Amino acid sequence: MAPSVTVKLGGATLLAASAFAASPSSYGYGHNSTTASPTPTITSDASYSSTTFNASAASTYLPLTDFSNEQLAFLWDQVGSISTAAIHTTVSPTPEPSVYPKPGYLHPLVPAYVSEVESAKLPEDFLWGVASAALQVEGAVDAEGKGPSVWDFIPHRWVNSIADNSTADVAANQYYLYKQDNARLKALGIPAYSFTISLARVIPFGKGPVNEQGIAHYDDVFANMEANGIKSVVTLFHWDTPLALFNSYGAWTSRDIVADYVRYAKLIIERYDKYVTVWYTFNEPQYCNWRFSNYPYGTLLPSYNGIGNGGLKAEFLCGHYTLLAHAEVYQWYKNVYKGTKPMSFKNSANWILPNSTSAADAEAVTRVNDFNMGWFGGPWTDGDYPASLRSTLGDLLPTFTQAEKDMIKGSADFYALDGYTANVAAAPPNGIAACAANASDPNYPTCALTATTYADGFPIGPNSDPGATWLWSTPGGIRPYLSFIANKYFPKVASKGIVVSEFGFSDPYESSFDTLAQILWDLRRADYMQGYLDNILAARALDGVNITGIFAWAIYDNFEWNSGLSTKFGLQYVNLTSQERHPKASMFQFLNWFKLHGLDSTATANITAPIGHKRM
Ligand code: PNW
Repeated sequence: MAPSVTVKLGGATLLAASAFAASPSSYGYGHNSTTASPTPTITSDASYSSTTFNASAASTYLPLTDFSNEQLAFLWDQVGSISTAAIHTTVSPTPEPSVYPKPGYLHPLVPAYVSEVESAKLPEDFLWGVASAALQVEGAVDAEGKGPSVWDFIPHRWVNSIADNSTADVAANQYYLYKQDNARLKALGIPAYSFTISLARVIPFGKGPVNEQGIAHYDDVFANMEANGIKSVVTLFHWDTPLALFNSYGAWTSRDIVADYVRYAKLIIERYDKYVTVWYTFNEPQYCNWRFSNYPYGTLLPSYNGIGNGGLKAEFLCGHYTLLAHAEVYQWYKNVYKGTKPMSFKNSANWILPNSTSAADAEAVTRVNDFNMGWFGGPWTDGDYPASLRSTLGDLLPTFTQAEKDMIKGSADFYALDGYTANVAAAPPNGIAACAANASDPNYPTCALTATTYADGFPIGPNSDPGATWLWSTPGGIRPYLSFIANKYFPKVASKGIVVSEFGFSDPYESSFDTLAQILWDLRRADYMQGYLDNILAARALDGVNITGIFAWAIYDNFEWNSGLSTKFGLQYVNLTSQERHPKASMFQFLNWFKLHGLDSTATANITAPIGHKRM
């Protein structure tokens, strides 16, 4: 990152230490001093230049203009040696079995949770399916011209950042196995797949040329989805920021990201809109964009934009540019491109209960909601941040111009909730006001304590894997939460619709099981599925919330970010050696539920019950 400053005077190149020391702020890129003193002379040979180097005076902007093969190879060297899967060409699908091994009557599927909705039906156009994200399932991370993302870099170069020291190099190898995966979705009768496009596969440096092989790959993915009759629900960005954009300007902490993201989004939308049922611009900007406290700023990557090692300034700048990037794409899509598909972004947020009946705990609940949902609530409100964020964060929270607010306001067609779990919130012991007024308070800026136990110490539900300590099975929370979003928090969204765009569970210690037999009857995940689905349906059928879609996380086991490959979220098990996929009991729980409640005939395929099975 050190800039080299060359001082030339009358054709001779001279050292000018005293002039440099006098104006260190002028050492960034594009700044050459012209007032240097001509002494002392190091050499009379004009082929030499000399300078005073000072890495700490570098600006954090490295121009990104070299899009050569050499530069791409250099980026991959920055990541390190990549593992290649045994299967590394696109595989033609073999016929799916006519029926899959499934739970029998000796342990039936989990019974209904909400008896009032046992006969409730979903409309024919109800959108449902399973979900994934490119980085977590594709593998083939350096294949066919793809550039590295920061999530290729982190597992390789940040020691112990991934719980099991795994990488996403191979993961479930979807890059080569998508035809079989799509055949599986079709055979199971799953009508839609929510997946994401890898920006660095399409534009390896994040800016500059488009990668022909990356485009050819996604061309084929979309064509194959269509050939199988599976609807494509597409997220444009799920945290896999091109590493080159970090190297250049720090990615999401620089306004430059907006133009680069918008350029990418337009490319993908123009090419694939005809295939797509729903567009999401961003996955869960709440972890903006995974995640400033975890980025290797200032340790493995330069400390960009004066921000240091992540922290609040980075987080809220990232949120700001994310909202601008989202809104610009939305307005272009609707008003210029004249797109007709629904577009939104996916929110990570959970039902928050107060720890007590006190006013302070009620305020703690409101603050947790404001700092999660409200932070990205501009599209549902007046285009701006909640007042509680503004008054607490002050200058840490960037401001929108009126034109930007107008652009953001209304820039989403429905609310998408990734709602996995619940939390109990309490005011901190020193009080919310004192905390909110003190930026060095340990609970600043939310100034609310959250827990996964009730006030009496009992857990809010069954725990999940130690790799997902945030996740507890709390099906009773999703129903009131959906009503709360629709009726209280974002009432304008209610008429447009709410999609539960992700929910899912990680059974404890699943990765420690040695046999397929132990893995396949995933009771907690099956129970979670039934409980959540029933409660989501109750919100729709009994409480009148306009739920228009449901997607389960995940299509199969995958790379769970900092928790690596050993925290499992799949409705299908993936044998990481053979890459075979096996539906778990939870998959049949999920399919059976849609068989009972859906009108879509495709949902009935392949789930005929063994004799005596009550719920199939
Ligand atoms: C989602 N929480 O992240 C992501 O979209 C997926 O990529 C991820 O694999 C999946 O959930 C499971 O973790 C979340 O703290 C991360 O409530 C954290 C939370 C929720 C969702």
